[in-house]
Amino acid sequence: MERKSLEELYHKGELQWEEDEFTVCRSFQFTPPGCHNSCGILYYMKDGKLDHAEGDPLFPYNNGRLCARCLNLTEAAYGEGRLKYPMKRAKEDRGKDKWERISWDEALDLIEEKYNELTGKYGPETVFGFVGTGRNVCFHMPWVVRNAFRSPNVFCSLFSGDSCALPRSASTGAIMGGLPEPDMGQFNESRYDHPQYEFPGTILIWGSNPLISNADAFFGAWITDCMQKGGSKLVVVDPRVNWLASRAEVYIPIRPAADGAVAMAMNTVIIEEGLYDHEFVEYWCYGFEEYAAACAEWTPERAAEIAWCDAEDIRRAARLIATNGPCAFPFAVSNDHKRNGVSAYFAMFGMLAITGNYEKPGSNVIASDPWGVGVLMAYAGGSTDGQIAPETMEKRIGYKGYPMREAGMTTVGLGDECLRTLETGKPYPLTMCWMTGTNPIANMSADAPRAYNALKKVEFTVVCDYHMTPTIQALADLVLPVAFNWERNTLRLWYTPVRATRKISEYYECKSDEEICVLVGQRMNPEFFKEKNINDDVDLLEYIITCADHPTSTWHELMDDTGYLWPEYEYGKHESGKLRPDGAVGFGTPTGRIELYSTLFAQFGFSPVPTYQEPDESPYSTPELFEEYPLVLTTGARNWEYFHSEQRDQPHMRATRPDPIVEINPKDAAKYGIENNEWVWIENGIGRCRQRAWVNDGMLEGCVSADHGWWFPEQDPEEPSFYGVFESNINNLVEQCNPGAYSFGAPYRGTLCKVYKCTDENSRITPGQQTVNGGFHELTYRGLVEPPANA
Ligand SMILES: Nc1nc2c(c(=O)[nH]1)N[C@H]1C(S)=C(S)[C@@H](COP(=O)(O)OP(=O)(O)OC[C@H]3O[C@@H](n4cnc5c(=O)[nH]c(N)nc54)[C@H](O)[C@@H]3O)O[C@H]1N2
Ligand SMILES: Nc1nc2c(c(=O)[nH]1)N[C@H]1C(S)=C(S)[C@@H](COP(=O)(O)OP(=O)(O)OC[C@H]3O[C@@H](n4cnc5c(=O)[nH]c(N)nc54)[C@H](O)[C@@H]3O)O[C@H]1N2
Ligand SMILES: [Mo]
Repeated sequence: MERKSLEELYHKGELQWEEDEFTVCRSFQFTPPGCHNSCGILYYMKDGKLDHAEGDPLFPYNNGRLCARCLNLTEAAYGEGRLKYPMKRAKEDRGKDKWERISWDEALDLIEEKYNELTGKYGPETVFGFVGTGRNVCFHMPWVVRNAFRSPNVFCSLFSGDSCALPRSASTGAIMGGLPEPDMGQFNESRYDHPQYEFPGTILIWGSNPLISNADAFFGAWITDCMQKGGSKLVVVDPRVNWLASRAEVYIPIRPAADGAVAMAMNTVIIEEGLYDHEFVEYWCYGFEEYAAACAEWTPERAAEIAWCDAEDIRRAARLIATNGPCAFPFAVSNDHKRNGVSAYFAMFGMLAITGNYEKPGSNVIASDPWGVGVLMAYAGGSTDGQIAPETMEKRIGYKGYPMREAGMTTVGLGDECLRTLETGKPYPLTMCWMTGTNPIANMSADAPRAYNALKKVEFTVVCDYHMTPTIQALADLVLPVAFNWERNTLRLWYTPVRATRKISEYYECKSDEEICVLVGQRMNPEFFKEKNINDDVDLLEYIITCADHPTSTWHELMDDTGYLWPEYEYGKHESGKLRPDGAVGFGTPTGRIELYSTLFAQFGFSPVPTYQEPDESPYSTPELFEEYPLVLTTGARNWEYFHSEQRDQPHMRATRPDPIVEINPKDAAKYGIENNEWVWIENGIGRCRQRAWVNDGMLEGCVSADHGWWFPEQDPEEPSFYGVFESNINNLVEQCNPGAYSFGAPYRGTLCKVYKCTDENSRITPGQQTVNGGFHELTYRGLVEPPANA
């Protein structure tokens, strides 16, 4: 029998075909559900609904591979929790599961009425917006808030220290004027076969787990591709043994948050042993001497002592990175999730610089999207388009007085400042909240009880989501149901290739985030939308493309073709003058070189070279506290089943990970009398929550790693439970309003805690009861307050 080629079997070049009882639609999965990637996907549609999905074997990004969450898309889209209609709730019913279905027109009327009432009293700046992590929904909220509501107040939820991506981009922005991404061949369509491509000799995996997380437009299995096809070796630095650590050439178990010291010690080894790239340093780096002197304070022995690792491993890792190039370094959030993260990144990216690992195949390269539209549409982007009055702009919260922000490192204000403003009403009340793609009390906010109590004060809250959440039940007055990826027209511009998707199905009255932008915009600022000729979702996309630096096609043109655009990538842009606005050779910094001594940091009064600072609470900075809370806590290691707080209502996901898990070493478990699989309280001076202990040798002794994002859709939706959102919420233990220097980074990883068995006696008051009674700070568990009568 003649065998068909893969191209024939999978209809190369076609966006849609019939197969058996299905219509197969070729597309790219962005969102929902949440994810940082956009894999090639085939939707098998039947009777207008998704029957199942498969990875597209012909798309060279993921080559047919998909993760569990995509394979389970039907449960995500058609499960019980999916929202179908706009719904409102009377303010006095907040906390109760009492929702009234309304039409889109009624929803818009309500928005307009509340907007007029509240801005009439307080001005447009009283409106503020929240967005979550980069799905593809980052530009919508800022667009609505700025261009429809004409307020400058946009935030990444109540995320303390904007602890995702911003610490690392602040660091790399200052030292090299861009964000360098690891090159796994993804920048060219021919991938590993591209004639210029070279596999990394070494891949540095420092506090990330890309096989699971696929973070930041990086497909984790590219690492195993490089290991299999190119023999790449791994250096892994992580307090937990994960799959990659178990295959590493050098594995360094590390005390959470001691990363900066170890990174500086690796630099010391490379410099002292003369292993650095002398030519690259001479031509392309600035301030090597000062940098080397700063790092020299950290010898491998000194770093190993406080990081609870082995000095010889630090040396072995440093030598491998320096001599077995090119070295690629996929990003990680672990180093963003701490107050000293910017500086730790400085030493890590500085190490890549002194070993010459930039802008060449298989190293890290400065990535941008092919049209240069990223600033407008990527992480919390969105332009202002001149719609905000200058005097309103002046009143922006969490921006002024933060030099890195004022210098344009981010378009969002500091979430901690937003929290303080909510709590005090100063400098003015924030009364109308617009949330898109975030579930703050379940996940993004540090100190979840404090966040809940502050957000409760808001007069009118609108949430756009695809399913019911604890945040909606606790705080929303109006809910707008959003469309799934295959129910919307959209564009993906988070690095290359540009990808466009089209609407192929509908679900009840759900609308895409783009459609919502346009509806609200036309209602609230009709002149602007008329002037720009934005009448629907696709007009909005086309308009945004025209704002790009070098747009080459339209959404319609992409849709008429393959749906994607993958131009040839150019390496060595520092040598061809493509990294600087003035077209000169070099990097986008004041000196044109990679600034190992950062003139920008110096100008802002920050340390111009890396420094290591102990976390505020640690075995070394607060030894007395460490006696009471003798374990180092890290949180939020990603798992296969869940993207943050999503998927908890999907039976297939709950079957493999039914409960929140805290990992603990057997020696610690024995010391604190904890058995495997037992429910335990995790507690510190800020709050407590309960999870199930997983006792395992892979967890570094003295440290525990707890799940994030947990709530229980099967539990009571009403106050004080809100689906049990506070019971296992690890952010009960994470401090707010104390971000790191630079205003970036907060202790989501690397603080202190204790762990003890749950008993009936110590479980009488639930964290939910405490939260709705004012939070952990007013009522403590330590015997001061009797349980309320209904406990
Ligand atoms: N499935 C899934 N994928 C996701 C997400 C999700 O929720 N679920 N979230 C997305 C988001 S927003 C992000 S930011 C990325 C994050 O993506 P990653 O950074 O890759 O992922 P994490 O699993 O958070 O952290 C990786 C590793 O860091 C280790 N670690 C913890 N604390 C420390 C520390 O202090 N130092 C060091 N060296 N290691 C430490 C953990 O043990 C874990 O193995 O993932 C994205 N992808
Ligand atoms: N303790 C601890 N806390 C953490 C972390 C940690 O590691 N430890 N990680 C932090 C990090 S790095 C990040 S980035 C944040 C992420 O925090 P968030 O991005 O706020 O993540 P979620 O809590 O899952 O909330 C996202 C909501 O958006 C909805 N949604 C999904 N897709 C769409 C869409 O296309 N449109 C709309 N309108 N809604 C959509 C989902 O249903 C969900 O309710 O969490 C942070 N919180
Ligand atoms: Mo993140």
